[in-house]
Amino acid sequence: RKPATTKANHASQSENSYSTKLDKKAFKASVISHLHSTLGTDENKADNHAWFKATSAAIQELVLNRLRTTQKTHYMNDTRAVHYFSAEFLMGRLLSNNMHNFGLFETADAALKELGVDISDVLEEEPDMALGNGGLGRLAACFIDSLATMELPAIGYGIHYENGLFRQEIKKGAQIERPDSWRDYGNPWEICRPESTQEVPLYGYVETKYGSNGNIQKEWHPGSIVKGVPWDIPVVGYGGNTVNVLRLWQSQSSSHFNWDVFNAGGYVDAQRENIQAETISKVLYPNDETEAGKELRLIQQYFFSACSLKDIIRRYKRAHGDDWTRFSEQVVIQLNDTHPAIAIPELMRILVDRAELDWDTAWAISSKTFAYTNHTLLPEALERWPVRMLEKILPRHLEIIYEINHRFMQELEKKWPGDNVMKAKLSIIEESDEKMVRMGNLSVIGSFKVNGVAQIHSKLVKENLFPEFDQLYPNKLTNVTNGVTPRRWLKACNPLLSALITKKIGDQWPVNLTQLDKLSVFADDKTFQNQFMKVKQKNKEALAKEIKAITGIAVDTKAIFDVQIKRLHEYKRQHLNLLHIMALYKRLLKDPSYDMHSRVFIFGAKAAPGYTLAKTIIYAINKVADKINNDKRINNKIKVIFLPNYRVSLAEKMIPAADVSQQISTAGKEASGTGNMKLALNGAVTIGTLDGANIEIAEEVGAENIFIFGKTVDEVAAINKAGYKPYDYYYNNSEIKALLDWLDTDYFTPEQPGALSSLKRSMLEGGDPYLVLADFESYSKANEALDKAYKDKDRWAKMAILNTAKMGKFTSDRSVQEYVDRIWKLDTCKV
Ligand code: GLG
Repeated sequence: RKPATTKANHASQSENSYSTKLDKKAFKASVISHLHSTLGTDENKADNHAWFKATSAAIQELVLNRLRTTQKTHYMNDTRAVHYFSAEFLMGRLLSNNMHNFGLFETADAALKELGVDISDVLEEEPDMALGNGGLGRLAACFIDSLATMELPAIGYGIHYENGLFRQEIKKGAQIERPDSWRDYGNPWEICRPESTQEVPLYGYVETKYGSNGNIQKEWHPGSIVKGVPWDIPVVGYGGNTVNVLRLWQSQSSSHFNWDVFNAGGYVDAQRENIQAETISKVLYPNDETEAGKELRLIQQYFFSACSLKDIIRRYKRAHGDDWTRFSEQVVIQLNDTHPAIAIPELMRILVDRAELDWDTAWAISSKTFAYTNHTLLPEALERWPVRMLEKILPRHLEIIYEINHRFMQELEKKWPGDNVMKAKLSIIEESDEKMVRMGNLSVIGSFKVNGVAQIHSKLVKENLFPEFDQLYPNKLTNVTNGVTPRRWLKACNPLLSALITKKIGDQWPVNLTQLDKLSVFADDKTFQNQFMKVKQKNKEALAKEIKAITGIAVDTKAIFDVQIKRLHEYKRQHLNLLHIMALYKRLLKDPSYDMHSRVFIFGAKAAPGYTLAKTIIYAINKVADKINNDKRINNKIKVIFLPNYRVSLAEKMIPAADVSQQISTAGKEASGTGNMKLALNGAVTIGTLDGANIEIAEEVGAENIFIFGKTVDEVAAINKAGYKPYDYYYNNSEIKALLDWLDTDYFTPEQPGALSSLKRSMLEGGDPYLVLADFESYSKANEALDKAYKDKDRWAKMAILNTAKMGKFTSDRSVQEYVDRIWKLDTCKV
């Protein structure tokens, strides 16, 4: 096939390229007609939810039209396509985005206004599609947006969770988890496709027999079969030309049942093992790391991987019949983390057992089909499955994994004869007390490319995580730095700033983000500075209203809005932020004239329900907040706000209003981060460590426009090697000591003395694994520098403008283009 060198240029989509056909009048008519005949209500009775449904239906009509055209075009061209396998897609809301991408937002706004309806009330009715935990899931959502925008043939495959990530409530300062039921009142975007239902086998045993060619063949006799029913969510590209699909599988019990597993009176036992089919897609695991040893989790992974592969093969066979030789030319599968790695042995099973290809032929196809993205180095997050569990659930896959491993060991023997240490290290099977299957190793061995998600992360993947693999396969490991879609994360969420930018540099920046750099020349321009900061001020006022509505707390919009929004994890160090807030508070109590600009610290974070210390940190933030927010002595200099239920739609309100972006992970721990990009894009200035994509953000904006602090990756490694002693910091820094001891008193939790002691302990007896104490002083100094910079209005305005101007690199269009050029080798397909 010809190499795909064509740049996936965007069609020159401006706001209006495709669908201005629908003017205000026509749009109004369409909404009303849907109100009548889709919703069965009318203008006088309709509430906001009905308006939301009717408006969505009006948009969906256009969406489905383009979807049909797109699918026809892709089919006719028989294009190579990328299949993005991800256990998570954190989509958020779709209505505003779809309207923006069709260039219809203003039209809809005006039409609804004439109907006496406020568009923002309508948008608020849409529940978030929270089918993901955090960065990994949101990245997948940004990528499918870019793929559609860039008119690339692509399909996202995932799980149609009945319950997405839990809804967080805060009761007396503590996190409570409530189920998220995003489909209670239906979802206007999804389309069920029962005609594409797939069956997925589970459990059972493997029979060895002779195949049609006289060779030994394996046949898996499953113990049960579940159905996978696909739901399609259309993904509208900017400009509305291409509409791709996100296909999510819902599990259902199957009427078929393989009864031969129930011989010898094992009915009851076998029944117990046969988990309820419906539970497979019931709920998203709420951990952003791995869920160790959870059988249902492995079944979820296999379920969606197997359904998706069957779907791909059905489509391939329609065009190519039984000729497998072109499979890897037509199909590339991107594994978003190791969650779908079981797809590798599944494809081998289909090729060897079902299609009866010989192993080498099958392996040549399979290993040219898969590519794998690694998102983390945290050892606890690298997936391993007990061999015994695989043997029970997927007996044939375990055999195939053994065979892959056996051949791989032979390859190693050739490269490093007699080196058994190496073999033990690289083996897919970990020979521990409980034998384990290492999904990371399987993914590297079974993929033609492996990428990390930011330069530093990919370097650490090569040097620390998989150094031997890098020696063995010199060109396999690579980097693709993450990105975010500027359509959602600037155009749609920050209309005021978007309008200002468009006025200044034209309307192509949403598809060509490096054009933002044209704003740089205005960084010193007083008029532009004023305009830019006025927008920021308006956004802060809007967020202040939201804060008041949610928490009842009034915040001063002239204060610095300082934002830390991300999952709660020790490595992200929300507790470092908290300790510093306590330090400021203490300084103010000691010296009321302590010179600091007033500051509102705003947090949003969910903790995994089983992560006790993370929940304690949330509790601590809320308890410290109670105290500080009500302490008249400090004159409102500090406010601490914890906004419950952080999610995509809340992020869209917080990010445009942020002055400061907290990106303070321990160096080497945050693979990339993507919130850092979104915040800087909206003119927030970062205070951060040299970790993940912060490093590349610093390169882009320049050292004067970011506050970098803390130990570097190398310094962290050196400290750990020498033996880190948090007590040294405790005894040598009186402020640190006072702060930690404060946690041990009942000052913040009078009704529950000792409730925060475990937080102190984690940083002393617990060894402070994320070096909070080691970085505290440097963090405190960086905060002082930041405070000083903010007081200089012109300087701050310039910094904020340059942060927006220099974010061009971090569009997900650039990330996707790199995947296309270096991994996927796709051609655009203009629809
Ligand atoms: C990971 C990492 C983040 C990264 C994201 C997307 O922790 O640093 O930005 O994936 O690659 N588990 C995650 O969310």
